[in-house]
Formats: sequence, C-alpha cells, structure tokens
Amino acid sequence: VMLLPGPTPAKAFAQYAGLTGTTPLPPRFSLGYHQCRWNYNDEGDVRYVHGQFEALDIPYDVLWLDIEHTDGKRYFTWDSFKFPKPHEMQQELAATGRKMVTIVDPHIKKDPNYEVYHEAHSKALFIQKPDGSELDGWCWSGSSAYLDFTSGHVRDWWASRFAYDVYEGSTETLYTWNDMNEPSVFNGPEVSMDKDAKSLAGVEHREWHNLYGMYMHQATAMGLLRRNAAQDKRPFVLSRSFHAGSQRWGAIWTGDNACRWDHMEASLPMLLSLGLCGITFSGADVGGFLGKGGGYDDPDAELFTQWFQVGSYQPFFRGHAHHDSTRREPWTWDEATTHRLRRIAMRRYQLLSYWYTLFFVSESTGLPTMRPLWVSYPHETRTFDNDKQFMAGGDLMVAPVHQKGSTSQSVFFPGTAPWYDVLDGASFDGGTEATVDAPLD
Ligand code: MIG
Repeated sequence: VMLLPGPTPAKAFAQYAGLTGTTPLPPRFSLGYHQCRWNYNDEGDVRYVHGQFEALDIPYDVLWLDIEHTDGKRYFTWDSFKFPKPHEMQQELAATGRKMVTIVDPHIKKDPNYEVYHEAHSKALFIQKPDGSELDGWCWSGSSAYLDFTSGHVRDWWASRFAYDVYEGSTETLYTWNDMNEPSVFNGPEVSMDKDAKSLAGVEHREWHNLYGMYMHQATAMGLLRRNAAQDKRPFVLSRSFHAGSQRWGAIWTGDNACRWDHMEASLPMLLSLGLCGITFSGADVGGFLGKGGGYDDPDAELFTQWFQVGSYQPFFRGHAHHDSTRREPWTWDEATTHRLRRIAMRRYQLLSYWYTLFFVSESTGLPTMRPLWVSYPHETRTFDNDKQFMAGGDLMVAPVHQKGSTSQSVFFPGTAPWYDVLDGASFDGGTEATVDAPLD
C-alpha cells in the first residue's frame, strides 16, 4: 500500500506520477477526430468515407480499420481482395495529412503457413499449458495461441514485427489498435485464459492477468518507435486492457458501450476515474458501440449530436460502431445535423492547441487533462460528488446534456469568479447554480 500525502490534488497527482509515470506528449494528430467502424469494408469504402469528410469539410485526422481488413484475422496481413493496395491507400490519405490505424490483436491464428505464428511457434514465444505445451484458445482467428507479453524477449520480437519491411503494407502514417488484450479467450473461464496457464518464466496467468494488456501495449508502442531508425517519431497505440502505468504507452478506450443516453452519461465518471488513475489519454466510443445487432437502437440525430459534443471535449475523440449497426458517419442524418456535427468538430480543432498544451502539462506534472471539478475547487464541497460536469484542463468547464429532449439544464458554477459561456459570452456568478438554455447547438 502506497500513501500519497498530497495535500493538494495537484501534489497527489505528481506523487502518483512519480510511481507509475505519465503520458508522453501524444502526436498532435491523435488529439483530433478519429473515425472508426467495424468495419470499413474495402479500399473503395475507405476512399468514400475519406472523400465525404473532404467534400463536406468536416475535419478529421484518422481513419480506422477493424479486424475484417486482415486475411482471415491473421494480424499484420491484409485481405488481398478487399485491400489489395494498402500502401497506395495510406498514401492517398497521407496526401491530405490523414493517418490510418489498423487493429492488431494478441490471439495468433494457429496456422503453420501464417508467418507470425510459424516464427513465434518455432521460437517458443507463446503462453503454455501447465504441462508445458502451447496453450490453445478460441478467438476471432479460430484456434489461436497467445504471445507471452510478460517476457521482455517476446516484447522485443513483437516490436520487430512493426518494421516496415516486416509488417507488409505498413507505412509511416499507419498506427495501431490493440483489442482483446485482457486477454480475451472465447472458450476460457470468464472469457479469459485458464488461471493456471503459464508464462515462459513459469508464472501462472492468475498472477499476471492484469498486466498482460499493458505489456502488449508497451511492446506495440516500442514497435512503432523502433520502425524509424532515428526513433524520433511518436507512436500512437490504443489499447482496451490497461494497468497502473499503461499511460506511458498510449491511449485507452472504455470498450463496448451501447447506444444509450445513460451510457453516454456514464462516460464521464468512467473517464474521470481513469484520469485520476493517471490514464489521461482516454475516451469512450462516440455514438455508443452497440446498436442494432447488439440489441439496442441505433443513435438518432439528437443522441448522436449530444454524444459528438461531449466526446469533442474529452481527451480521445473517436466515433465507432458495431458491424450490425447502421452507418453513422457525420453525414448520415439530415443536412442540419451534418452542419451541426461539422461545427462541433471544428470547435474541437479550434481547441486543438489547448488540448496539446494540456497534454504537455500532463506529461510533466501528472495532472489529468480531463478533471473532476474538485481538482480546481478542492475547497468547494458541492463539487465533490459532481460527475455530471467536468473540466477540460483548468479553464474550460463542460456541462453536457444528459437527458433526451432537454432544451435547458441546471449547471453548477464553482468558485467565486464569474463564468463566461464560450458561445455567447453570457456570464454567471461563481458559487451559484443556474438553469441555462441548452438547445442542440
Ligand atoms: O468482440 O474488433 O471493443 O471496439 O470493434 C468484439 C471488433 C471485438 C471489441 C472491441 C470493439 C471492436 C470489436 N472487438
């Protein structure tokens, strides 16, 4: 047990950062808007989605490819029918400054003709059963083996797989998404690995379960760093699984939320809690991952707009959707909604330097970028249980709408100084609670 004596919130963050580290300044593009979906189907689809952002003048920085882009869920490969020219595709995006992210999961298909499996198997880099044989688990790729990321030797090998000539079809503008790294094993206990599975050092899974995702995240970030000889380009890696200290390796998202108002609302306490634990580069799927197919409705224009707004003031801002949900890129509703979403995205980009500065400060102080009100107002007891509002840094308070059909809402203004509405300059006295207009804009 470690005691962090504070006494101020800022000192407690610095003390915790001294133990677990901080997030290195992320590449600036990664603070922009990310457009994801399970899946963008093929190169034509990618070209269409990218072209729509351009034609409609909606700013975004990164287009994401989920598991279907691979050859049969063999990560580091491409489906040669749907994605025959990955280089050209990335170069096309790069020509207008855009990046791409592909997913790379930790389950490795047990296919002797799959080079990644073949090499890791012959080098004995996989987690073992108690009897020392290679563990077998069922995941997206069918019968699969799992690399032992707790081993530094395995992490080095994994990092080497991201070299441009090893990860074929990868370019300087390709970054990485690590999913299913709890690790997820469909036929295992609690959808994870047998507790007595062994690492190469002979340690049981029950001991390192919570570390597995962090070590994979680290190994991937090392790979993106080392692929350039000068090691002077910052990696960007998103991971689902994390542990204390994961903030050193990149971003985290909160996993499979659903398209529901209360899940949007829950993103506040979830992301605030992550930030308090040092993990400040975090976000929740904007729009709610599970829609149709997951047993939920797909987002209507109102919910999506509200979610896009709140997401645009959170550190990691990515729209994502389950494959059975209807399309929900910013132009898929009516024209008024498209205009509204464009304005919201543009506001994010107006504040991009502000976010970049917050991350710079966070790297050196451990202060989270997205903060509960009490970090700025530790003497105001009315802030202590307020997780309906939050601060982006120390100067911007965000008070999202949480209820369907709201046109006004109650906002608490902490402190003694007045507050000013960013949009119209209206002022509100500190220390008061007021009902403010909250139209969809
Ligand atoms: O079991 O890769 O949380 O974001 O789209 C689903 C497919 C596996 C879970 C991730 C989600 C991702 C999906 N993955």
